[in-house]
Amino acid sequence: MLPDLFDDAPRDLMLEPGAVVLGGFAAGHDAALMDAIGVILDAAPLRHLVTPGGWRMSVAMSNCGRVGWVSDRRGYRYDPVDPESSRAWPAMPGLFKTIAARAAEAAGFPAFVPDACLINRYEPGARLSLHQDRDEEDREAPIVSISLGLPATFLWGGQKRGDRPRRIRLTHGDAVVWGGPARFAFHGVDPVADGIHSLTGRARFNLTFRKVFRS
Ligand code: MD3
Ligand code: FE
Repeated sequence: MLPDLFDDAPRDLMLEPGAVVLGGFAAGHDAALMDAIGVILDAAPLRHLVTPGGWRMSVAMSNCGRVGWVSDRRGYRYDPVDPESSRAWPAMPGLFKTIAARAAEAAGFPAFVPDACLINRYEPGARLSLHQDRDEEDREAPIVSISLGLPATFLWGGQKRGDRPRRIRLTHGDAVVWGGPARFAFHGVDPVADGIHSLTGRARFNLTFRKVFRS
């Protein structure tokens, strides 16, 4: 049964309207998710992208789905082709679509059909500085994230870069849904602390499901 979002379940949390943490939502599917990630990464290996300003990102990334998010000296964009292989990104597994849709529905966004999934791998010390996700054409759809492996401290800023961020612990299996007024908030991830997780080893994985195209 889905957890009631508005009960006192300690690990579900409404950050603000549209932004909901679903504690442990994907934990029961963790091994299947990691197996599917392994298959994707065999075809589209993790890589450290370079920002338009020339900085190598500490997070290693890959994608599955109709398009993938990439960055290089020319800018950020969604690309139907993996620039490393010149081939299409691997298809999004059915399990990914199902879990993302269920999490979105639990947070009040029915009929979420993601067309892209960014796979982030954080080794100890890797971080993501405060940013907004605004390369998607569909501005109404939420973004769903699933965290696996080592814990991380998520930075939840406001609508302005200068707003002081809240810090939220995200642990293995947590799903977070960001939609409505929360969709364009600034956010980031503090450097991941060293540790070993029984399923992922010395790493945190994060899947972010996006709807890039309006349908
Ligand atoms: C809030 N990833 O890939 S997931 C990203 O943990 C990204 O890897 C982080 O930020 C990670 O772009 C955070 C949570 C998240 C993702 C997208 C959002 C929060 C968001 C979009 C809008 C607002
Ligand atoms: Fe983001």
